[in-house]
This record gives sequence, C-alpha cells and structure tokens, in this order.
Amino acid sequence: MSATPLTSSPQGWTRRRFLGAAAALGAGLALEPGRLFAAEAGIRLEALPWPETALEPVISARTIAFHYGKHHAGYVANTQRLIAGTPYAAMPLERILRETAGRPGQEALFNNAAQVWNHTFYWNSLSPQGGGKPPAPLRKRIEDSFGSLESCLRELAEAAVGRFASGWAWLVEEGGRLRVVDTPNAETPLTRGWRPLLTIDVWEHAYYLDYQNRRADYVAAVLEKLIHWDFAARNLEG
Ligand code: MN3
Repeated sequence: MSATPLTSSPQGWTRRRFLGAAAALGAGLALEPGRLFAAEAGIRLEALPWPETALEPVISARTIAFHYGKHHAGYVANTQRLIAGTPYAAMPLERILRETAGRPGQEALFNNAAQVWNHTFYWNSLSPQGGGKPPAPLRKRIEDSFGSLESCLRELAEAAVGRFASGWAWLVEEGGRLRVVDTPNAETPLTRGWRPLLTIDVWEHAYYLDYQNRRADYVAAVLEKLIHWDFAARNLEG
C-alpha cells in the first residue's frame, strides 16, 4: 500500500467525484453518496472540506486536529494495513463495506473501513455556513415525513443524545420517506439499505474536549449552527 497517498488534493477530490459519477452512470448503480468516495480501489484520508478552525466556536480546532488527524487518520491507517495483500486491496471503500458487513472474521476490517466512510460523511455534514433552514425541496420532504422541520430536528437530537455509548445519528431516506436512525459503534446506514443524507458523530471523541459530558449541548449547537442542509439535499438528489 506504499503507493497510496495518505491525503488527497482538492483536484484529486474533484476528479474522483467525476469518476465516481461516471462509474455510477456506466454501471447503472447508485453509489450512495458516490460523489464523496472514490470509485477506484484504495483507502485514503480525504481532505477536510474546510480549515480546522472553521467550525469554532461550536467545535474547536483542537477537537478537529485530534478527531481528524488522530482518530480518522488512524482508521485509514488500520484499514490500509488490514487490506494489504488481500483481495480487498483491489476494491473501492464502499465495496469493502458491503463485502465485510456481518461477515465472521472481518469485524476489524468492517469497523475500521466503516469509520473511514462515516467520518468523511460527517465532515461533509457540517459547514461553517450551516444551520438555519434546508433548501425548499428538502424542506418539503422533511415536512412530508416529519410534519415539520422542528419535529425532524427534535428527532435528530433525541437520537443523537439517546444513542447509548458510541455511535452515530443519521437522517436517511428509505422507500421515499425520510427517517432519523441511530447506529452503534461503526455501523453505517449504507449496508442496511438506507440512503444516508447527513450524520452527527456522537462518539465522545467528537465533543469531549469542548463539551466534556454534555453531549446534548454539542448536539444542539451542531444542529443550530453547523448542520449542512445543502449536503443533505445533494445526497437526496444524487
Ligand atoms: Mn469520530
């Protein structure tokens, strides 16, 4: 795996997004959400979509430095090590997830690869210009499924705060309806037939430096100030 770059350039990102979209069209498959993840083999630490200081004061640069630079990078390194010399080294990340989900003996690879995917998805679920109201088409879908934006936000907060121990809260689409779900540890909606729209990481490493045990305060601040509705809208269209 020595030829695999640990980080990607913004140019590389754009190129992979294009290749991912082209591959999805060519194969008639919905890569969900194909625009973020490489269609070719190899595991990378994808670039953050904003500078480390961009989410302050809601999430500090120090939290991002550890969360991205140590935790996320660690999952990337572990996954690269686990696939080296195996057939998984020839697969893109999303295929590795589908091939290892629920497979006895592959728990470590699934957990690390899923955490790579989940973290890239999480960074893109946050924006310094986030919060506020979703764009009109997404807002209509939210109102159709939850009754109101406020109900959707309340469900997201309850899922994020109520998730016992480590895991993730998600807004997903299933069968034309939007739903809030939560997953434990590294579990990802991708392998359960749900289309993920956005996520909140509720592992303690996501908030402990800034909020200590006050997970509810972290979740409320993220939903109010950072949640990236435009990203969710693009995933719904994609
Ligand atoms: Mn995390």
